[in-house]
Amino acid sequence: MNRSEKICVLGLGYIGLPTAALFASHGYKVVGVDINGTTLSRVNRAEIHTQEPELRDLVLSSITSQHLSAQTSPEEADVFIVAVPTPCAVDRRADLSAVVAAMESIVRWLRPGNMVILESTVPPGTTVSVVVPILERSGLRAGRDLHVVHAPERVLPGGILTELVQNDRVIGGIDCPSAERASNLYRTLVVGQIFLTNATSAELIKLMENTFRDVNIALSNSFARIGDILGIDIWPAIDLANRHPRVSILRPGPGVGGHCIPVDPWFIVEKAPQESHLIAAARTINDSMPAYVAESILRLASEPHEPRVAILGAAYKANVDDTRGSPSLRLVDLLAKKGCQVRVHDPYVYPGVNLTDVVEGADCLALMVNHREYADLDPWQLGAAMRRRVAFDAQNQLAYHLWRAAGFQIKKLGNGCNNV
Ligand code: SAJ
Repeated sequence: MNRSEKICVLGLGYIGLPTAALFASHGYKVVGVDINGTTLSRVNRAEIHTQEPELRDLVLSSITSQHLSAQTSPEEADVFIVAVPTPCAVDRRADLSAVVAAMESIVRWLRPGNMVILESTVPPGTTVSVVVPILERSGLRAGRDLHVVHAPERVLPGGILTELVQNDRVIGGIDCPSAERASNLYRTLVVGQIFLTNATSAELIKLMENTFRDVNIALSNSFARIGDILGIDIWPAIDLANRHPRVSILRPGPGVGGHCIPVDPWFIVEKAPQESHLIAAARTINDSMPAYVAESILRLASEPHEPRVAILGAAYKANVDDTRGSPSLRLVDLLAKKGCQVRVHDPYVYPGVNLTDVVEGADCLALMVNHREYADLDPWQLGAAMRRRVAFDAQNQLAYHLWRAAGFQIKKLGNGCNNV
């Protein structure tokens, strides 16, 4: 790939910005585009709010070296990379409006020989039947005049820069030359292996990855609820089952959050509903977990009638500050609707909020996220601040013998009534 080529990245979110900065740091001239003015000025001033300090440094050095700049609209480039959000609409179908708008915005800038890469997660068939017709409004023909590719991202929030470089990539072209050209481009920054396929397969492969995780989490959540019914502690049971060489059960929890796993399986259901019963059932199970936890808490803390509940953890998973689709925030709503007074603590989402202040006067403490800061909670100190010593653990993180010794009535997800 010729590093004098210019890359225009549309969408400077959690994938677009690190991708833009990485290409810039590898010597490409990169123009980042975003519709959000605040995002643009932050990027241009390298004021990146992230828990990944290397990303801040990378953006800063790319801006300083003038390899990266950010602006509201696209301009002529050799390669266009679209990394905009694709949420689920209320009918659970993919909302492609941001992808459509981004593709429409580049039509007037397209020139023969350009390459357009879609990184956003989309239902199978989108590149061929939605993206290509928009691009061809330029008068250019995809395949003949333009290379068009779907190159899904696979990075785990919390380790984005490392995973962008280290992970294997799947690249799907509308034809072989498209896939090969994109592969040459990503090869300049990806250390992992790159596998080529067609665009529609790449779209399905991305969805299969997140669906696999969702279905497996749903299975572990079902086991937790079965443990609750049978009075069996499911956590050591899972550990023992995982001693089988071909078994690897995931962790039960209070639900599946984030902006990918709770959404992406529906993009498969949308395209093949009659064959997606398992996938839809897994979604329903995982979505029902916050309500299941709310019921467990209300049973445990039934006195007083409308208890004060202190919730530990607001992020969608451990050690990140991202609350998108957070099961904890769903729990907050559910408990508030039942008349509970709810306070929330999270060292990442609400830094500076004191844990003892949050549990002060509480009738129940509920641990929802296994942030590393919650590894060594002191039940004596917390109990002294609470009105009643009751705790619910949705993550199997609390040391029960200590909490019981401190006078707590404690229950965890997936342990029947044994601990009540
Ligand atoms: N969770 C459990 N039990 C587990 C693992 C996770 O309840 O054993 C919960 C988490 O607490 C969280 C949710 O699932 O609420 C999702 O967390 P995650 O760490 O599994 O995944 P994400 O959403 O942060 O990132 C996923 C990743 N996909 C896969 O691992 C297959 C990532 O590689 C993708 O790039 C990302 O989605 C994406 O953008 O699609």
